[in-house]
Amino acid sequence: MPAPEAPVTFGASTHGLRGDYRDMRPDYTVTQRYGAYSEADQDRWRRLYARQIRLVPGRACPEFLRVIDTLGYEQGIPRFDEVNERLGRATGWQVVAVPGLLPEPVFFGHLAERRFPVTVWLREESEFDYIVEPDVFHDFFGHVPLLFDPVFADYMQAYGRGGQKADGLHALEYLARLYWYTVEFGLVRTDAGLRVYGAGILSSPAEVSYALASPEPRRIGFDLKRVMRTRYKIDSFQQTYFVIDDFGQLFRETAPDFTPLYARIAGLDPYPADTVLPQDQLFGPVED
Ligand code: HBI
Ligand code: FE
Repeated sequence: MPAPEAPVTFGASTHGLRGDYRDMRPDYTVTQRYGAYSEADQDRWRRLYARQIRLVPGRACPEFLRVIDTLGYEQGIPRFDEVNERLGRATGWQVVAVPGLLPEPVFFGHLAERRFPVTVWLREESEFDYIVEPDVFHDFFGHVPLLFDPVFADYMQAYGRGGQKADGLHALEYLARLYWYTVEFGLVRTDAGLRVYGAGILSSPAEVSYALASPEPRRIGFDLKRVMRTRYKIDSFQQTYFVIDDFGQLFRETAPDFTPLYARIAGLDPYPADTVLPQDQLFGPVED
């Protein structure tokens, strides 16, 4: 197969992508070759998991905590087949193995069909604390648990369908910001206080407490149009987090056709990532 075009992703870094895109199928999926993971990989996975699972109680949202320790992640890198058996029964979602970041239209196509693309490879030892691209740990630890929640699962599919549509409307940038500030870096209010549901935070050893407890970042009540206009940083902690009331709000607010919204935003300047507007609903840091 000829080398595919380099995936175009908004906000992605300029360094080359890590994955091996040679042996994939036309839909960018590959087969997980479980025997190809080394014992060092398995050991690194177990250490990543052990570190992160200690950090999430009292910080991750209940929907995440309900499933994270039922998935057998402590044993080693998960097998796609085994996760799929349980995930399929819960919400009809499946994970598919991919070489890494996908071009947006391909990524959206999978989500629209209730398939979540999970990167097959694991980060190197030198990236133990921080990695720019998604790897198998980020995807399985951060994203997969929430796909067990029926409301969040439906939001992800609706997002994929919206993405397919936005492509033709030149609005991918707006949808990328929505994804970033919800699926990757979202916070949610609960009766017990603010909690994390964004996968980028949940899989990060340092940001999981920073996002909730640091006095530095802004925490702003979710406002769809505001989110779509807000730039983001990909190589540092976030300067702003958006806070939803619950997953139902996410699904409801993103259910309507975005076409008129895109038209209204199109002429407007984006906000820098650290903007605070007079109408923003601000949340203070929580005690760590
Ligand atoms: N591909 N594998 C993978 N994982 C992602 O999270 C991902 C992607 N391609 C595009 C993308 N995310 C973002 O640009 C979002 O805007 C969807
Ligand atoms: Fe991610």
